[in-house]
Amino acid sequence: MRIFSGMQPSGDLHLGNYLGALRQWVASQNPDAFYCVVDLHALTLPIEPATLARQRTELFATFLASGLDPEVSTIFFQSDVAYHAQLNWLLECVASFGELGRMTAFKEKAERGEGYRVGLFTYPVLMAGDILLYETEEVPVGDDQRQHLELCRDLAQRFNHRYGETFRVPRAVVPPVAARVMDLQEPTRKMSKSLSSPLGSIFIVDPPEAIARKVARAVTDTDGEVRPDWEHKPGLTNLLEIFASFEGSSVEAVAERYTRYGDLKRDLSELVVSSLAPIRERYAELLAAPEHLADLAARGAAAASEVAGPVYERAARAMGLG
Ligand code: AQP
Repeated sequence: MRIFSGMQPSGDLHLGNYLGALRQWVASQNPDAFYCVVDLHALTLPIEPATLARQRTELFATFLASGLDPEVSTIFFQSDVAYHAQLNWLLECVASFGELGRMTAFKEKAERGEGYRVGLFTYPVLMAGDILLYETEEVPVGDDQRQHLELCRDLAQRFNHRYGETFRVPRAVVPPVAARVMDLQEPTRKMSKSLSSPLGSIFIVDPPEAIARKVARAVTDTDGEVRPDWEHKPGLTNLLEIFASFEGSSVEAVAERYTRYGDLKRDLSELVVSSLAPIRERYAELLAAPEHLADLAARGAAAASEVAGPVYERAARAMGLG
């Protein structure tokens, strides 16, 4: 099964990234799967060059520490494969201004300040190209990416209609539980690398004390009843989803076992700490060997280019270039 997915190195990965996407990637990895540190995307918001340089390596290490295996799948940096930037331009000349203006991720991020970058507006097109370059069938992502995936499908279909059959039209695959992990302090908005409050996100590499503190202080409600209810009890329901996802069960099955919020939080904290501990250890080992990481990334980029090159050439020729 041809799979592609990516994450941007815009900060440490949080539980949403892990449960919504990365864990699915690990489960579905195969010789036909491509997983990418989409570092060009991280330039859409202000970021210091030294921070980006550090975070892209850390994200690559997090992929491996979480269980992605470069001997099985192709793991690489987007900016190492120039076809991504090249196809982006072709697709920008297929996308319309109006459809990009409807992207909710753009609206949310643009709201945060004046003078946002043009790239923040156009990056869903770059993302569409990332996916289409690999003739992708499935894109494992969290729920927040559904709209961008729809745009990708629209662009592929429009391109094929206008210039002849060129791209395979991909589909999103969203996990049944924890597809949208919410901020622990503001449970009506999603947990985010760049937007969350300090106690709102649990990061994969958080030390156990930090995880325990964040779970203990997670916002719930005052009615005291343990049951899932997104409308009236979003904080508690979010905790139940995280629990069920780590445990591989359902929110109902978790809720049945508890009558007190305190007990639920204590056990959840232990479950998250024990599940993430091996990843955190492996992550530290990997970062201690940067040359090994660079070597793996170079091999990944070479393998990715072999697949992306012919697809880019086909698209360019279909438009009358080359
Ligand atoms: N809260 C979430 N719950 C479930 N899945 C989530 N994802 C992101 N947030 C949640 C999924 O993780 C992958 C990361 O994609 P990205 O790096 O492009 O980041 P993003 O979707 O824009 O959101 P982030 O991670 O919070 O980063 P910022 O704050 O920089 O935008 C995707 O598969 C996404 O669905």
